[in-house]
Amino acid sequence: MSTVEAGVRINGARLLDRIAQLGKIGEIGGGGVCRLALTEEDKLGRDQVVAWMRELRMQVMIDRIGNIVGTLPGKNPSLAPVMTGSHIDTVRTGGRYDGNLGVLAGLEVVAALRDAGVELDRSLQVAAFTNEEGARFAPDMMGSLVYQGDLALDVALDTVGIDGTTVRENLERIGYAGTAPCGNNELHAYIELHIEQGPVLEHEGVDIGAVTGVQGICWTEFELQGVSNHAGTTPMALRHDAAAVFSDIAVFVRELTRRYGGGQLGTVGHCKLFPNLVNVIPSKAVFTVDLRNVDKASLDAAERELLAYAQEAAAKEGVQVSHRSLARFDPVDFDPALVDLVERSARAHGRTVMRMPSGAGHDAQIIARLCPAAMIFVPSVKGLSHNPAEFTKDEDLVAGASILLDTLVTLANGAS
Ligand code: HGY
Ligand code: MN
Ligand code: MN
Repeated sequence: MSTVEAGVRINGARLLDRIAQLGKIGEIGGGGVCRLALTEEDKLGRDQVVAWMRELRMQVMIDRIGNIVGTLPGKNPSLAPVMTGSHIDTVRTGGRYDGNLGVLAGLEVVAALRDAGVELDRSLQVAAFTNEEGARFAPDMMGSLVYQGDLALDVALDTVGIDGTTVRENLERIGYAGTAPCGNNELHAYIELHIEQGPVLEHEGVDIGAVTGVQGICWTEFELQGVSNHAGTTPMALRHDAAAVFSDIAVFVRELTRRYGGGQLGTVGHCKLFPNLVNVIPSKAVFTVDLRNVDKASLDAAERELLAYAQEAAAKEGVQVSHRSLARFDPVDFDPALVDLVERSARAHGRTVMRMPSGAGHDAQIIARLCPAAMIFVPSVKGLSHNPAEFTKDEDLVAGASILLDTLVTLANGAS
């Protein structure tokens, strides 16, 4: 029986209202949101999501890394549940849809089932994973990695963020250091609804993305140690200028992407100079490089080249260089049967659909290590994301939620 036959329908107004309400928590100018992981704003967002879960009479579980999982019990609670969800933490200059749509559409699916009095065979879970963004505490997808088991809880808890505080102290401070154990979770399937965050769907004029997988991600932090000196008295040949080496490496990254072509991406997103003064040669530079590629071999080669070049550039300037990996994920393919299901459901809803990889990282790529997983994309206007002007049209948000409802019910009722 299809969801429509069962009288289960997404209430678009309710979904849009919740997106607007959550978007007010931590809102910044231009419609954007700043809810960096484990900040007061994140706590208030979490409180709101938990309150909505309780209104929906879901069982709410909070695990030791702060993941929030709401459960709508099914007829056969002994069967592995179906899960949906995403994250509600944002980057500092984020939008109101990135991650939030996936969590709130999951709650809307539960509300629609409650409205129609429909009980599924399997339990349905909605997750809001801790620190998906990784912008304050690396790596990204931290909560789902601990939930899935590939990142040890204590390693995550002891992680020191860009402001010098740990995950552990912040989780405790905001009251989300839960008691439920992490790891050893069994799931039947996972589907995540997310904005595309890129320009492809809009450019192609297509409504829905049936996401085939996620590209590989390589985050590296470099620390360069030179010698600070007077900008006016130190001859160029006698300098050990950390900023000069930083600039050299930044230009190398851009040049590497040109050389590799195709889908090779390179971003120097964070840089701190010390002492950061107009008339002092910088003695220290700390910066990050984000490399991405759908092809594992190319990403591995790009990473090797980057590390070798950094050593070379530093040696030429007589600067010390050290580096550490902040995040490293190989490319992931989603489950073909679930990608087919997303594609079929989109068509059944009269939507155009195309298969595409994800440029951004997502919790789905981690949960795909636990169970069959896939994602549904809806278009981002002008391809903008991680930007306050991030926007997706209401009709696309509601269409994505309807397809999420359909796929989750299909998976939870054993039809797939
Ligand atoms: O970095 C990413 O791709 C994700 O937004 N955390
Ligand atoms: Mn996201
Ligand atoms: Mn993001």
